[in-house]
Amino acid sequence: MKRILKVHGMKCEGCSEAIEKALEKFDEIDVVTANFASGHVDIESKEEFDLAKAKKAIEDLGYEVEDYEGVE
Ligand SMILES: [Cu+2]
Repeated sequence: MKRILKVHGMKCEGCSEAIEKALEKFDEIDVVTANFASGHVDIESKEEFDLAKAKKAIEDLGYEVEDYEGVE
């Protein structure tokens, strides 16, 4: 499954890397690509993952998840 989250508050490469690292800690999540310029965080995984848990991990870092887009 692939989900694209729209995230507010990323300002630099360090922010996007922090989000990538936090989400890739979850076993069920395979690849995370965060783009601070667009505010998009792409999450890819073979298994279903708990979107609420991913959202909370991002919020715990101090960013705001505005929306979910693009479900595949
Ligand atoms: Cu930053």
